[in-house]
Amino acid sequence: RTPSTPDGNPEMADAAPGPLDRPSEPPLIRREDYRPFDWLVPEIRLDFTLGLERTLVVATLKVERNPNGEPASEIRLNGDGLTPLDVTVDGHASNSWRMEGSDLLVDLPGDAHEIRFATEIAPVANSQLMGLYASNGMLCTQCEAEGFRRITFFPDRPDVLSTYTVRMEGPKDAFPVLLSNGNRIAAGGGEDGTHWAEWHDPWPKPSYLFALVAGDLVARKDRFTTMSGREVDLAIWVRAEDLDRTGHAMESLIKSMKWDEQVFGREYDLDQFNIVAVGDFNMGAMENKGLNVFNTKYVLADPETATDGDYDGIEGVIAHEYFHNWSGNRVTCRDWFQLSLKEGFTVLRDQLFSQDMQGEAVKRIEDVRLLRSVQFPEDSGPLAHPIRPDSFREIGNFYTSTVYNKGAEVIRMMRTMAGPERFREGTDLYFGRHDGEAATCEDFIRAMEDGAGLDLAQFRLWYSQAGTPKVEVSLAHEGEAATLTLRQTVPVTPGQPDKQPMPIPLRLALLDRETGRHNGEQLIVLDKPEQVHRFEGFAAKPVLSVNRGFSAPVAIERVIDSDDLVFLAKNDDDAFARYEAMQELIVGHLVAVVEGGLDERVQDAARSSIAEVMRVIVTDAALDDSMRGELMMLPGQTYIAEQLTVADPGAIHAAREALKGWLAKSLEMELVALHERASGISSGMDRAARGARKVKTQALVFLAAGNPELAERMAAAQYDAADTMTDRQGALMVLAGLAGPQRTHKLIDFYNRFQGDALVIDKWFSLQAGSLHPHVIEHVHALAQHPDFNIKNPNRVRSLYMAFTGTPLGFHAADGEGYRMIADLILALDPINASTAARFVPPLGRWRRIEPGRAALMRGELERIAAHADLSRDTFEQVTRSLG
Ligand code: 0A1
Ligand code: ZN
Repeated sequence: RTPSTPDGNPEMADAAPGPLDRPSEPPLIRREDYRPFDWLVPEIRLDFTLGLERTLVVATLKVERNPNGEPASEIRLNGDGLTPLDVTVDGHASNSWRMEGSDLLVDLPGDAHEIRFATEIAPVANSQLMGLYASNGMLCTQCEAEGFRRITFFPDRPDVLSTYTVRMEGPKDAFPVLLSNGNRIAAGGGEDGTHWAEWHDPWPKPSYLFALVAGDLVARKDRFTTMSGREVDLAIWVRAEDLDRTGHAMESLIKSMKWDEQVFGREYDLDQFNIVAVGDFNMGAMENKGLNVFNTKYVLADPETATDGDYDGIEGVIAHEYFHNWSGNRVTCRDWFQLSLKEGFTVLRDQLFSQDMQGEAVKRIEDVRLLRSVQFPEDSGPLAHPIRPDSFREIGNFYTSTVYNKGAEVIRMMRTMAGPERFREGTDLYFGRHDGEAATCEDFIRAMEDGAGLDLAQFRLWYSQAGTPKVEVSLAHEGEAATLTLRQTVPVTPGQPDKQPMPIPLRLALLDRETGRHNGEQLIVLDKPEQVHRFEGFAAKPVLSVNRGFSAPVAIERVIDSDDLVFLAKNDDDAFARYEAMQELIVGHLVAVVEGGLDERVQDAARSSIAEVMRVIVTDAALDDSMRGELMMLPGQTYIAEQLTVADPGAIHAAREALKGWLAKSLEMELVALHERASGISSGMDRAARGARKVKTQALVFLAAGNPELAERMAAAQYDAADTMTDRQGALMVLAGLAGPQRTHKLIDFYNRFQGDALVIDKWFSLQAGSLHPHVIEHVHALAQHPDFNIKNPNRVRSLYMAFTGTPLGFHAADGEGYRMIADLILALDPINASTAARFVPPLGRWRRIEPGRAALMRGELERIAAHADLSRDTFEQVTRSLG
């Protein structure tokens, strides 16, 4: 091996290539190259001397040779921007170490050693928010996926599991609360106003689950008794002024703990469970063992400042992170290619939980809407990847809707095929077999085969093939028989030119045209390119209801009369299928309008049938408002664009607005009556009140397109009368897209009312930046100069610019101004917070599916970004893949 020169010289670290002088493109890491690590690290001790400007970390690692690894004479410890200080091996100062890039390599002659070294970090200077950083005067960590290496040197990979003991010491006034994973085992006061605490986590874990928090925080506390009688102390830590907004989060946590016991048989395994809310966070939340760290957005709520949607988001994310304690922590991932093993499964678990809390049908519709508006475009674009990717340059780029949401759909299909009871046998077997291990997707599949009794040989293709399968469906009728023909194709995606047919479980029913009834639902698994099924005993042609409950994440293309869609939209007993028929009816019309060449009479006929169904939906007394609100929602801009090979965002927007206006004019009386009735329902958090709030704003959304003056008056009145953020935000959202004077009045009022409340001011930014107002670009330019805009805070950046990427008139302005603005943002943000910057690349990457004029402008912006030599790994990878 290369001699370790210059021996033990800390100067070496400075010579390592930094992000600014990257010698070549970042390496491609391949799933097939996985090898176990040569060493085990059964124990680690971390001693922190805390300070915002400077924190000293002393790490002590017990290491042993891994019997499953290669015999190695050195150990590679990953680091990122660190310099090792005072390296000792077995208690003696060591010269036998060297730096290779940013990694520390230490010579180890024997089979077991103790390595110790120190590192020094500067939390206030950490704008990436990965590793140990400062937020609002407190210290906190984010280690997934590769943040631990920014704190200390370590084999920073999920298959190296260690038992952690952590001691923190720091000034008591700045950091009165000191938290880490596991249980607090000792604490005390030092001299000169310092104090310390020691925590021990008995459960071996990978480094990405390590966490530390130090700050001036207060807690809402509660207790939970587990099914075997263990008492758990629960605490949600926030700044003192936020304490009275933590009730909903605590309720959600307790419900999650109970539900996971009842539905999955999973019990909590420590004496303490802590949640901390931070205002600067790259993602939603993080499942660190026993110490979940949350974006404040997913903790804080009261009716005045949080919408019903925010309440649901909190319930879902609290559950998600809590459920990771088993699906992610007790059973973790062998390598990052297996990310969907924990994420897809945990998303399914949180979806099932929310279905149980809020009602199955509405939750399912919301989940499918998200999948189609985010994951489907990802799957049909340059960044398409299987739920278990084959390679990456930066793992941060693979925390995607594909890995999370399509991953959940894939496991949901297993559940659909097995049924809930056998599915539970599969998950029990999985948890039992792999508890304490770093597992793979293949391990999960095998447990499902053995425990749930499924044959998943062909089903494994869902893990390796990218792209949304297309299923063509047609139903013929002759004599007494109906014949169903199903045909599947899986589209070509980057790097995957040839695809195999996959097993696609389709729940379907044949409805009697007279009665609207059917004699039972069937599950058909389409696993060949083409299949024909005959159904006897139908004197008249039935109406087919297919992919009920969205049983498979596919795009259905069916030959069906609009009369049959109208029939299904009015009568289908599967709520999702009813929603689906309505969407299909509308998408069919909008696509036809955008493609042009329709004569007026045909267009009017289509609009009339849509209006006819919409009238039923708006007025049907048997429908609850929550579902009515879903059924009223028009398909979104991106989902419509998905149906076209090449889309013109301006034309889609115009067609969609025209339909909205037309519907509003035909149903004005009904919409006003709906708004009036719903306004009479008391505020409160029950289902009826929440449903009423949903339809109120829906009614305004339509009216704004048909009768803007009336909508302006009604929205202003709704705003003034609002006693919940749901009503207030809904009204302001509608006003933000209108031109009248109330827009400015209410925007000013809203700002003054909530100035200083970061989460609400985020809403103020995003309502304006995401609006349909024709001058949205100028508004966003002005907001970027507002004193409350702060490029270092990810919530604020997302609230301004992510909202903007969805605007047809702003982001997709025909002169390219919107694209330029996002490219400028990416370049400005990349050196500050690379993982957040890279998340703005996918909207520009859609260029191949956009009309040629805009496509050239989008591509031009991607090329301008790519020309910068000092891009982060994150942005470099996303931009080069997008240019393809
Ligand atoms: N595991 C978390 C997601 C997460 C990933 C990376 C983060 O750091 C940038 C933070 C959170 C989850 O699924 O909730
Ligand atoms: Zn997760």
